[in-house]
Amino acid sequence: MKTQVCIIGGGPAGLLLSQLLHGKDIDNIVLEKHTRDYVLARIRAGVLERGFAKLMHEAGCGDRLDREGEVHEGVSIAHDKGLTRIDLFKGSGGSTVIVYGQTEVTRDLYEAREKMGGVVIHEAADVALHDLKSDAPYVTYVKDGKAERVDCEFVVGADGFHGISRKSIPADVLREYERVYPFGWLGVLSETKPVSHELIYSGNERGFALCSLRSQVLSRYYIQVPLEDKVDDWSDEAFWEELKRRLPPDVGVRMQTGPSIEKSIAPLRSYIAEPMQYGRLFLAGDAAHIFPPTGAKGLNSAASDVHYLYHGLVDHYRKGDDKGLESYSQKALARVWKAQRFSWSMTMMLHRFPAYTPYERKLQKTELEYLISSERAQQAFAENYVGLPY
Ligand code: RFL
Ligand code: PHB
Repeated sequence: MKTQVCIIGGGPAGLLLSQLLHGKDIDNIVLEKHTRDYVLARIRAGVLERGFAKLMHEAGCGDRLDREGEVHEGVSIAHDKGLTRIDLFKGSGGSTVIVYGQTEVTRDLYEAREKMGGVVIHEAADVALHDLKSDAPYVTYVKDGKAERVDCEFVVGADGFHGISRKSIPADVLREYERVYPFGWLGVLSETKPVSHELIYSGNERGFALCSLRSQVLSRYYIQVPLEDKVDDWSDEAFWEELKRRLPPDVGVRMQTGPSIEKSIAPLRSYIAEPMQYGRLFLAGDAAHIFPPTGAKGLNSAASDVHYLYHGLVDHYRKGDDKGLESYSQKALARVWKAQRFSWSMTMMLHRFPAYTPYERKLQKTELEYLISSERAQQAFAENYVGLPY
């Protein structure tokens, strides 16, 4: 097979880029390791920045997001004195976020790809990248036991943190920056009315908690748990009990509980790989960076990568102008580092760190105290939470 751009990974980053490029008549193929059902079964992000929604529209996939996505103008921070609402709209000078699940984003993108006749090859095994430093790179994979080859002009690595693309960059070229946190998030999805119509992030003595939602009949809650904990250690009852204890009492008593329809533990990590380009290979999304979910920046940063890469590729094919591609890594990383800073600071402020000294704990509490008492601090929070411009 021959194509212009071979995209590795059919997650949101790969599918969105594929859809955008196809809209500009740039031929591309997506190679995805898993089945479509497997990809759609992953429960992940819930909060989208405006920039993400704009890209979905540009890709012709924004209608359902407009209809079903909930616009949020604020979030609350719970602390030992109660709740403080941060006005995102006012603080950011008129922006908001949209609550719409990653599962729905991916579903919309798959449907759009199908409608346009886009090529997404599922269950592509043993994907390997070749001749990335040449003008004629190619990708090999195995499908139904048969060896296949895609000749292309560019390769995009959108295959997530555990993918093969980043690993195709020689170790002496790749620089990695990482922080692993000593806890994870236990997440529960339940068909109950959300305890609050806006998100509540809680920095509690017992540990972090988050009340989020997918709709007014579907709640998504998280609590910080030790890394050693297993999902089976947490019955639904134990989860609800602990969640309520980490919220102000008047919020806890309002909590509607019910059976979990999904329950999983995700470890927390901050990670960036530099550069995001190696020859004809460009990395995008989780393949290049991981955010702790505290600031809701993972999927949103995948979208800003896609934006820069999309424009770089369009300029290359339309105008023969390579400036966008040449500056891709530097531009994408500049925004990614700012989002890293924000999600790191929010993670550090709201979680309990077992090894903290009393001094560090005091400082951490002071960080939270400053945020809830300063309008200017809340403005800075709002500007970052809704997403920096790109
Ligand atoms: P994905 O979604 O991991 O997709 C990569 C795809 O590549 C495939 N793949 C391969 N394909 C071919 N060959 C190989 N060798 C391959 N190896 C892997 C995989 O099967 C997969 O389909 O990466 P992408 O597209 O970059 O998207 C990134 C987002 O998924 C991620 O950043 C977010 O989910 C992070 N995240 C959040 N981000 C937000 O912006 N807002 C949020 O509210 C938010 N909440 C979250 C989150 C992540 C969470 N978890 C579970 C880590 C909440 C949680 C709990
Ligand atoms: C979610 O709804 O899954 C969610 C929301 C906000 C976050 C992380 C996850 O910061």
